Amino acid sequence: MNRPLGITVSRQIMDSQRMHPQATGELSGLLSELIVAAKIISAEVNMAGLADILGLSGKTNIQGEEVQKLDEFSNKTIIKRMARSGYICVMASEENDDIIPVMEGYEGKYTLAFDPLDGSSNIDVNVNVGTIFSIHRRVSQWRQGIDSDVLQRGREQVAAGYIIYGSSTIMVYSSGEGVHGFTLDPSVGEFFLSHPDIKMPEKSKYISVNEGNHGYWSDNMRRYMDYIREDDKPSGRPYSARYIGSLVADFHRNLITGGIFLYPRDSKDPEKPEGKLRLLYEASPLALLAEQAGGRAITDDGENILDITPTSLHQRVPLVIGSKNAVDEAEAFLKGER
Ligand code: P6P
Repeated sequence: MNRPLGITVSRQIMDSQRMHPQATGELSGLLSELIVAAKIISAEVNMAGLADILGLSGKTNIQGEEVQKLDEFSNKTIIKRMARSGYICVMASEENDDIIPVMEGYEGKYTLAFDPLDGSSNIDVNVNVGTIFSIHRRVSQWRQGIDSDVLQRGREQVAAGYIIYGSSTIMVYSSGEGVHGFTLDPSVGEFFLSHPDIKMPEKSKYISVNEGNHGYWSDNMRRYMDYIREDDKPSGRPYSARYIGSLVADFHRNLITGGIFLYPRDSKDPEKPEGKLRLLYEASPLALLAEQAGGRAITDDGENILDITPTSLHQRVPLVIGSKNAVDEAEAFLKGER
């Protein structure tokens, strides 16, 4: 069968590198190693229904969440591969309490923060899950990286993206020159360009939020929800509700079709006053993608996610992210201006 001569993700990364004569190729190498880890995880996720890897590992992580076996496998796969890649000086993972060192003598100039398998509570019911990653340049001078190398604003990210494992495995990333999507052809083990220069539609009809939290939201958030439910066809209301409960899946849909995702502050859990999602390896990388694709990402106070300086590895942040017009509209309600 004649396969289309598609552009592989490796080719796209090299082309992007060629546009920067001063580039050393280390970022390209880092992304290439990450892609190998993604292929290994994809194969395991797709086999999960057959292997005995479904179910829980019997452990809990720093978030107090039960660690699924695939979580653990994904986390170990990325750490093992990246620790000896020679491109990074330190890592931070959703599954690890503290920063993760790299192999002595293999310290590189970048840092990697990641959620190895976000949405993992959906694994056993075959709902899409995903790996989210965020890459910065180190700020400390040499040898093993330290916390401050990872605790940097999203604005300073060198690259960010995710791999979504579902009906097909798709890698979406940006290194500051737009957002591009690549679909894995498992028969040849290559990611091929399938979504060039993704732009998030400005108009959106989907709202993605866990309405089970309605009783714990602020008055402003409740007024916003009342507004989007009103019957007003010219303004596209009522919006259609789409909530998968897997951040990567909800974000990916909105990136392609347009939409808004919200996980605002709520009073449900005194331990999590800032909402549930984490800044470093969830909100920050997706915010870079949203902005690169013409969308927006803010907190429910209207602060730009990319301008927040992290103070701790697992710090949580309220997240309102998606199509520009929809985020502008939500922001006005959340700030009490409407
Ligand atoms: P809730 C999955 O556990 C996750 O971290 C995100 O992927 C998802 O957006 C969110 O939690 C869902 O949270 O409270 O609606 O179940």
